[in-house]
Amino acid sequence: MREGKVILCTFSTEDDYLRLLSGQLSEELDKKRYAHTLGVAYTAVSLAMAHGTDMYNAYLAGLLHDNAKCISSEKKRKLCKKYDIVLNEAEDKNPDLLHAKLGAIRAREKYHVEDRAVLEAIKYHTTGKPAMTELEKIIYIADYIEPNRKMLPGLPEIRTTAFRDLNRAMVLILKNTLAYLREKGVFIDPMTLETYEYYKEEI
Ligand code: DGI
Ligand code: FE
Ligand code: FE
Repeated sequence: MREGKVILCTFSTEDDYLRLLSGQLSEELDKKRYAHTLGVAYTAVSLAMAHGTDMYNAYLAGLLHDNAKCISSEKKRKLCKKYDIVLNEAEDKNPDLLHAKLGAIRAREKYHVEDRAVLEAIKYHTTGKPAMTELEKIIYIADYIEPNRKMLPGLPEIRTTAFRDLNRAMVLILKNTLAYLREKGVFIDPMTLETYEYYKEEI
């Protein structure tokens, strides 16, 4: 595995470690989730190019962001106990949210990723957080705009915005997500709200 961070360093998706990783993920995830994973990885690299950020980390975090998604809710709860993760109210009501935190732990333990920047991007890819790094924003945004995502209101505008202004894209996505969650009547993670408030002030 590559260590450290080299801005705009080139890499090959045929790199032995990345190929091994893709193979493992294709077995661990269902077909649709694996297609989404590749879509996020390629979209994250494209956003990294557009914004002058490290492409390798974008690809790696994109590949791994949903690695815990296909674990059952029951097993997610068990894993949280094992790793001393205390569930907040949103996570307790909707254990699917835990795939982000568990995904970061599994990226380190199962897939041997040491780079904290990559692990944090995985950890915060669902709720976001205030004051995110470029890589964290890129993964959050790539997750929403990758080509396999079903068409959502405003998605074409969000896609073009993402390549020009990450903070503006964050606001558009968070606004849509909060409207969707409110319509569904589910409990909203306070971190999602905080992230929206933070980026609304930033733009
Ligand atoms: O894992 P993905 O489906 O690719 O995308 P994701 O990690 O962004 O997860 C999306 C799901 O998470 C979607 O069903 C909305 C939900 N979500 C995002 N923020 C919140 C939330 N669900 C709740 N209950 N509260 C939130 O704040
Ligand atoms: Fe996810
Ligand atoms: Fe995803």
